[in-house]
Amino acid sequence: MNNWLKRLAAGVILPGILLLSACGSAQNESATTDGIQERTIKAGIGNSKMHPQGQGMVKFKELLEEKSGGKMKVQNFFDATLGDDQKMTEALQGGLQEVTVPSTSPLVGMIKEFGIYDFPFVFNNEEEAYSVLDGAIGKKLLDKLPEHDLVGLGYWENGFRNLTNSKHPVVTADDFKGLKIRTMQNEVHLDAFSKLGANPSPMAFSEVFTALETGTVDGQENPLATIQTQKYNEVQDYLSLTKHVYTPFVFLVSKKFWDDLSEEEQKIMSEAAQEAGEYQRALNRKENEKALKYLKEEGMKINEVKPEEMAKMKEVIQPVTDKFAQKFGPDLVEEMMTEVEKVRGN
Ligand code: TK8
Repeated sequence: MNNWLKRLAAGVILPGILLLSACGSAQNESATTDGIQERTIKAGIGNSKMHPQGQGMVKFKELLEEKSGGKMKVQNFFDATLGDDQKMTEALQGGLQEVTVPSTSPLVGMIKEFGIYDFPFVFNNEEEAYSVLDGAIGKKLLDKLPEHDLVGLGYWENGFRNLTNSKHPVVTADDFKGLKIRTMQNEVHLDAFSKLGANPSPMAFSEVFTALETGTVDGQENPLATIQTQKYNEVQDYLSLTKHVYTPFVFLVSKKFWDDLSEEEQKIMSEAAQEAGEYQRALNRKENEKALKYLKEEGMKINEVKPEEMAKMKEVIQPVTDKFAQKFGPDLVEEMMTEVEKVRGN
């Protein structure tokens, strides 16, 4: 190279390189001094923003953005706009979406043990469910997620499910007979409703309203807040407070995304999911009560189910529960029942 070219190179290119690397290191420094980088988290759920699950996501966004000094941003998608529970879970596995909070029930095809939560009439109240979910059993099941490219940051609450339908009140075990009922995509639910003489058909959540409206099915079952926010009362006359099963939500993160996070980022994300979960559970209980009042005012014909009738329903379903206990692990089921008994003080 001749001299003037060298001088030109030194004068133009070198400062350019210095400038670039200065920028680079300045950026890295700001990104790593607190171990938190600029990130955008795509989070999707099936329910609406008004549902306690939606409000939980709004809280999660607030908390994570606050804890990360505004660097970790959450983009929330409601109403299954990113797909239903199964589809979003697969998107997490593929690294196409970062967060979803599905019911555990549609995950049973992937991790069969989650099916123990689908046994009808196991929990009498939320506290009993929390002791199982937040204790050793809940953790054991969350620990199965990473081998499926998922990370579980704890359980939120979908809650106790109640039956709605367009035909008649369900007061006794016999009243299920002949009803076409939409169930979640879950073999325990399918078999349990079949055993009661109903005609169950598994279906993704976002298809339920139309299926009820067009009469493809006669009924569906979900917690009260969902019945309200999905406006099922507009297409269903009867609401029977069967409380036949408690469904947890599980807070899932894509493992691909998770593994890329620093320790600090993982810590604040866990905290945000946990704290938002506590908020969501409390809100859920409150909103379920309010929903009952609302649905009554809207003219749904609502009936309680007597404890002895619930006991009968449970008895009819027992062979199904026994069969699946063998499949999911009798020890695990026993551990769950022992935990429930402990909370009951027995
Ligand atoms: C929302 C679902 C829903 C569930 C169902 O994504 O499918 O009926 O109860 O709330 O998880």
